[in-house]
Amino acid sequence: MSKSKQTLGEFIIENQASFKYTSGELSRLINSIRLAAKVVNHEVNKAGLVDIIGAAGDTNIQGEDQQKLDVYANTKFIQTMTKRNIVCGIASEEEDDFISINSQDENHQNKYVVLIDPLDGSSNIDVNVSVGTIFSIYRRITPVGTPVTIDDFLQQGNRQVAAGYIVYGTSTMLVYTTGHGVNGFTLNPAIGSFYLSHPDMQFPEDGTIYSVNEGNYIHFPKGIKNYIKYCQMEEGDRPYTSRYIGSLVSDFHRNMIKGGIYMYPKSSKNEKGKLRLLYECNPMAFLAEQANGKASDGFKRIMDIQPTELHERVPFICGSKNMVEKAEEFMRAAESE
Ligand code: P6P
Repeated sequence: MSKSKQTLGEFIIENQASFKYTSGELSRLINSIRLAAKVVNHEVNKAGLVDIIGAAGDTNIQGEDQQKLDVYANTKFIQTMTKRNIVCGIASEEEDDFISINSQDENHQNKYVVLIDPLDGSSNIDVNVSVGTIFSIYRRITPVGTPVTIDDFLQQGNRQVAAGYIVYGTSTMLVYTTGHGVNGFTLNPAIGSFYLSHPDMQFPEDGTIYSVNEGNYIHFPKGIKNYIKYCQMEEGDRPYTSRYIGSLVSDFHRNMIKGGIYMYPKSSKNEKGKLRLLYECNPMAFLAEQANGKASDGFKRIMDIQPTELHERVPFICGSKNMVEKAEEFMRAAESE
């Protein structure tokens, strides 16, 4: 009889000792994310049946129409993490400024800050395409016992202590890292437990899938245009297959399993690109590097970029190491022309 799969709770306990801050706080924080994921998953899965789809009638700081599920997911993750009395601050795509959590922590003793994109790809909600939640966790850098400041959030991605995503797809998965590899857990909705289904996830060094919105082709930098043409040429294992879901978490997840590259470059329409450094690119970059992949802005390692503001955007190229390096080669060649 096959060995029963480990639950996420068992995995967290078993691996707690491997985490240098073994006070158990990070484990409790991951557990709070697990709970919020189950609650949001329940709503996402029945979105077509109740009046929770559609714009919430408001727009977020990005100027994007807030979908009701965006607002719901944002509220649930913030509530759940606040209740666990572990987090001293939260930043969210859906919140203009960071939130100082001192409801039960009047002495500001909590040590972690969390940055989240509560429902990435939300424009896909109404058409029943996968969406995801992305989270990034740091230890605060300002003195414990004082209210958090923006400096606690504007940390380079190489200082993350944990990062992950939940993908609400044909099955719901929680995939995360604490700096010791990447592990994927699949939710069994019948009993509400996540089970270790994808241990030690690794990007294949090479792949044959490229993910980019080719509708923006004419606005791309020359290096990206040249790389896309390279992907489409008849040579060796090319032409590659183009797959673009319009949901970063889904495109990333598929590429990590099958091998591939995801690109959201800057363009004449988006001078800095579209994706946000702090709660999209940095967590996905941490996961990519922990899974033997790579993530850059076309020239520089994403996790070495020094953030200057909460919602800043960067160009993002991420996936199988050899594919990202080939794209960077085209970017450098175009720059030197
Ligand atoms: P476009 C969703 O809004 C998102 O942030 C990513 O999940 C996705 O990959 C990208 O934007 C899609 O953007 O401009 O191609 O529709």
